[in-house]
Amino acid sequence: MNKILVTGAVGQIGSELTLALRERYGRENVIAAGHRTPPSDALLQSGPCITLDVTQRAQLDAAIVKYGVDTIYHMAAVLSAVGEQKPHVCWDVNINGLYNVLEAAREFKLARVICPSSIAVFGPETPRVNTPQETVLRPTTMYGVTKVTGELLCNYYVWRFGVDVRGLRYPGVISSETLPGGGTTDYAVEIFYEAIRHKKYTCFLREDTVLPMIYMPDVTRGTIGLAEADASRLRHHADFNMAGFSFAPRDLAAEIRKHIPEFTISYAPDFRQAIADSWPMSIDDSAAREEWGWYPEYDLATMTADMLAKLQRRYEEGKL
Ligand code: AKB
Repeated sequence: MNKILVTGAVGQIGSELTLALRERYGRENVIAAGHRTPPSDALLQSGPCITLDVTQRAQLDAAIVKYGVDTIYHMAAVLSAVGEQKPHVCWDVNINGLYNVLEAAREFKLARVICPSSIAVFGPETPRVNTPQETVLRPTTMYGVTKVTGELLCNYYVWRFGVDVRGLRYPGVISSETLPGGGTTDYAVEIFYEAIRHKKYTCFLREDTVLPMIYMPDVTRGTIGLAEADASRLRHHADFNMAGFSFAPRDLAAEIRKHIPEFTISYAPDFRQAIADSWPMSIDDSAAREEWGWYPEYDLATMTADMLAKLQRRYEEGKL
């Protein structure tokens, strides 16, 4: 594994994952592929960056040939909230884009594909507390439908064609470098920016909406950990449950107030409330723990302290 293409490299997870991969495998060996949004200075200055639309197979093939790619981290996706506003685009990017990646992996005999899934694969009929690895997958969002379909497609490519595809069901991801783009869990990032800038935040979910979340350093460590895991130990492939910690907006607000006592929060739930209500509150990730040694390092308190310290520093430098 030494030439890695990251699709969706300009997005919330892709941007930090790309930097972590460059750190680990060498700057020139990790090609950051974005679509519309220009790459950050950090991405541009640390290695190759290209423009790539994953729905266009020819563009994908050209990048694989040009850079001698043998591994793809396929992070390009339309998330849950935008997916409800633009279901056709969500299907096109999440399914046709993934199909292109898998077909390219099969034809070019790539060593590995990492493709994220999400807690959005679950739905209102799924047990919401400590949601098991094997359970009902009947989501009510287009994003969830594409993620279930994507998991099935990835696992099919493993069994039918021997392509080494691996993936995690990410909870809501909290990160300090790149804002999330159009998810239901985005409030848990926005709240930090508003707490630092204005000491107040209006949340688009109800105060008691408990959701599973995870902090970005755990996401990058866990994703690379799965990619490097011994294949002979894996019984699952593209659908590992992954957990960090769970909280409701009011719990996060209380944690922020320990650092910024004047911080206030109000609530104005919108269409994203129905999406959140269809998702689990906590996740059983014992399969990931048993098969490749996954464990999270951050909890609500340590994540909050780290987020506030990082964003406060950027604010004081005039970069927030
Ligand atoms: C979203 O909110 O859509 C994503 C996810 C949980 O996959 N963050």
